[in-house]
Amino acid sequence: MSYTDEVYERVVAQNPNEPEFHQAVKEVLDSLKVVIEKNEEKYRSLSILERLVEPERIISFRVPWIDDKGVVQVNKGYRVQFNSAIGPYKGGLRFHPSVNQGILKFLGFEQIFKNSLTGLPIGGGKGGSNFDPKGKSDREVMAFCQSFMTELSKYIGADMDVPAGDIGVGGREIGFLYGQYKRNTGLYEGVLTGKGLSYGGSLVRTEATGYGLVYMLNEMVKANNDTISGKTITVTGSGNVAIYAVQKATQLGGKVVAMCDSNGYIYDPNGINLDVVKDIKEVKRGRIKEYADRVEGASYTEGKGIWNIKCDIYLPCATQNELDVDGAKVLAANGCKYIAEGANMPTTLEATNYIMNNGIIFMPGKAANAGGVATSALEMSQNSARLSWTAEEVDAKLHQIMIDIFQKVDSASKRYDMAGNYVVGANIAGFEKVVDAMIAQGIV
Ligand code: NDP
Ligand code: 2IT
Repeated sequence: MSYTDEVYERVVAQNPNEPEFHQAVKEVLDSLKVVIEKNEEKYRSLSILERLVEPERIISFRVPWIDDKGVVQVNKGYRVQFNSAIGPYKGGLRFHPSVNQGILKFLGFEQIFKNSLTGLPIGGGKGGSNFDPKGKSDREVMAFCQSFMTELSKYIGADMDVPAGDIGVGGREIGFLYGQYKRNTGLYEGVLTGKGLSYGGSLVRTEATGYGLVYMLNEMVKANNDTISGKTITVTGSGNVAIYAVQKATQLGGKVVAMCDSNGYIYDPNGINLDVVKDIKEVKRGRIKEYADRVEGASYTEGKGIWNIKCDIYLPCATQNELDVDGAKVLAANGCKYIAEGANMPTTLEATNYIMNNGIIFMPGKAANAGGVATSALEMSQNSARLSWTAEEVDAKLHQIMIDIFQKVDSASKRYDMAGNYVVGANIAGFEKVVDAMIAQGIV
């Protein structure tokens, strides 16, 4: 059996009930086969893959807080400190009822390669809680965040581990978390990114993941002598990543006709009016259904199935495994040409294979959504230097980082005679820097 298959089987055996983690590991190890085979003896002797798939540390803790009725609630809290070979652990915090250790391990594992691709000195980590911010008052969210950070603050620091936002964690939550970190430790330091502009945040961090995704898409279409302009686009989700992907895609002349949330999807043949979406989602914290009540000509469909809307470009920006092979078949049959993942692992393995075997150009999340964490690293740089760059400076750096990632991914795919296979390209290019640093640092 090949070394990569052996390690995959070991991961499945030793990490039961963590299917998303198995899925993320399988995709990476399958891509790495060609690299490992060239140097198998050396990698085996150093147990490189066994070390790569084992988190350096997982912190798991109790988060008690009091709700508005005076009832004591208890949630689970975690931080997965996966790999610090190339820099301090870096990655978001997710607050969603579906969060468990396996989900955070898959996200932390992906983050290692994504962060490496940015070219910036950040290791891989992820954390979060099964807390559901939906329907909670601001006071309840603050009480939860303060309790969560009281425990987490023992394990993080500006040069140790720097969390940020993810699903369910945006500006409001980062503010409450930062306040509590400062109160517990007495340190005013860049320990979180995605901070507000008045207390050390970076311009363009809010927009960065969505903008970066569309900068990447732009490189993909250019490489095919094509443009975003004039294309019909579907963006799934309606959160932070989705909203700013829609904004940039529209600026570049694309027409976004569909978005969704976990209840259902909207279709607007005239092109999404983003001001209405922002008001519903960013101001009122409402449901996407309200869009159809407010915008003439738009319709709402309850449930899944956004992939049934015909599009040239599909940008999944909601959550893991949101697109399965049946959805992928519909997209291909309707002539979809490009898919770039704004979310982390939104496409099942079977769907990814179908897409790539049926002529759709596909960019995996660890390359396509890296603009968010890259801009987080730019926020860390600004915090260390105690200065702030202009929006134009940050946006220009973000744009260049996405161009560089495309080139790294493209050239790695060509080096291994798999031109256009950006899954293999991203995994190999991300792995090379991390493995080099791991070998240099000895058995740790
Ligand atoms: P948000 O919480 O802002 O938005 C999440 C969106 O996805 C919401 O519209 C939510 O709908 C929807 N969603 C969640 N679960 C489901 C589901 N099961 N089915 C359909 N829709 C669902 O999170 P972000 O925009 O920050 O994150 C979106 C994705 O992007 C995640 O995969 C995240 O890991 C990834 N990502 C985020 C980055 C960032 O900087 N924020 C960076 C890189 C990747 P609802 O409100 O109904 O739950
Ligand atoms: O998945 C991701 O890359 C993020 N949620 C952003 C992480 C970060 O540290 O900015």
